[in-house]
Amino acid sequence: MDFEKYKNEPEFKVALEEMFSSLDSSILNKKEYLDFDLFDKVIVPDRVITFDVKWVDDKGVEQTNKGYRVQFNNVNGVYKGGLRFHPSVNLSILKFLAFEQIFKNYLTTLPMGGGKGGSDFDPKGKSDEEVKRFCYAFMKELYPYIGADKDVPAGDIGVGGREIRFLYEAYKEYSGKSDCSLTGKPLDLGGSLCRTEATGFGVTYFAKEALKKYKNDSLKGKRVIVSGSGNVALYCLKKVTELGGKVVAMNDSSNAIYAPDGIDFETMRALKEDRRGRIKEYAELKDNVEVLPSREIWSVKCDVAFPCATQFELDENDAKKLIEGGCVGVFEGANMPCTIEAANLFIKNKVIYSPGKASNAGGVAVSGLEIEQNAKNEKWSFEDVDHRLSDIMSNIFNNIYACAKQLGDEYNLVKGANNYAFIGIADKMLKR
Ligand code: NDP
Ligand code: 2IT
Repeated sequence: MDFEKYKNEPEFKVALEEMFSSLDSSILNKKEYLDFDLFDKVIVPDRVITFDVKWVDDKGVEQTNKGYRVQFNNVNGVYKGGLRFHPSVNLSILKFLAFEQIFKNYLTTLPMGGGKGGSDFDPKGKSDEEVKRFCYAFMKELYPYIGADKDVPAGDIGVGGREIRFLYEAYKEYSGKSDCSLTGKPLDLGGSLCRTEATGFGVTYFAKEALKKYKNDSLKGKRVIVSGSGNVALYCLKKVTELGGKVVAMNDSSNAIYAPDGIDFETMRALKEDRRGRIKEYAELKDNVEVLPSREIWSVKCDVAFPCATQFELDENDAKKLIEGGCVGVFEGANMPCTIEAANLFIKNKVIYSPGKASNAGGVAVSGLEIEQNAKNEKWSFEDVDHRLSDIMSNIFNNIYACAKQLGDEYNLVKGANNYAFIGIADKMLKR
């Protein structure tokens, strides 16, 4: 298929190419899909909501940001996907993320459709009061379009517990409702235990399954790189360490750190979550830590890598370095952190490579479990949610591995995930 008309939406165009270049000819030539114009329909969002967000900064000056919500496809359930607050946010990025989310959410087996939203607002360097005023102004525009039976946003880059608290309080104030219109809520507002940990734990559970199946191996004793140092990266660090791996490098958009003795979770968590510090400050807290330029992270030798920062952070050159250094597995915690060229190189070299839509589905899966707990007015224990998360991740691995194998390409989990999820969504669209 030719996606030239999307050349002004480069991230979305890449997401379409990634999906359609991996689909089997039996899908692309299926008469029922062609008769229904399914391929044209599945790439157009149901609805895109855009709005201005006007808020007042601490100096009393009015600021304006762009706000968006892309409601892409609800054939599998309510629109579901995070909100991203980052200066780079635009419609192309949100359409790419919402498109990915349709298939990711299907893989969890929970009843959730695909959506994504956010703003070009940058929470970095803003006071809590400024973030609060922004969140209230954002929700004042968004609340008519969301709700437990319609569209349920959550967090993503720049949107964590603090922002979800403000957004949910604002939703309640403006709508007069307190339904499960957001997930990732703080516990006192009805959130689920283990949601904070879910994406990072989930990608690690996925890696554990994959290493066992392909190599009869585990994370124990492995040298590991985890890029990023936000929500996903932190809890990946925690679980990898618990499973006996040693995380030797992490980064943020300014710097990377190399810590041959291993990075200490609690020190890093306190630096990042409590103090909102920069990663280079870790070197002041621990001995034997080297500070590098951010992109140098992929030059560190490792056995396993978890890219957990942002899209296209790992390109073909980085992939070459990882392969030459002996890396055997790359598991995406972020959404599309590897370029298509990098991913293809991993697959060609039989490095186990998992696309984010499969291996980072743990976050949205536990969001689905939060919806279920709220609906039933129940609170499940941490162990219970963690156990369900682990089962969901191994189920995702087994389904997409079986699909890849059936297509005769055992090492191609991109084919496995895309073909498996595409058929699921396409058949539901046909039935509808
Ligand atoms: P956070 O905002 O908590 O953290 C983002 C991290 O990535 C920060 O350390 C940030 O550094 C770093 N980062 C951002 N841009 C760059 C860059 N260009 N180069 C290097 N580092 C960068 O976000 P999350 O951890 O929640 O999200 C990370 C990724 O995981 C995203 O792709 C997101 O879509 C995906 N994801 C998140 C889920 C969730 O539940 N939160 C679920 C599934 C996927 P800095 O502070 O310098 O900006
Ligand atoms: O990319 C993602 O899957 C998320 N940011 C989590 C979405 C959610 O609704 O929990």
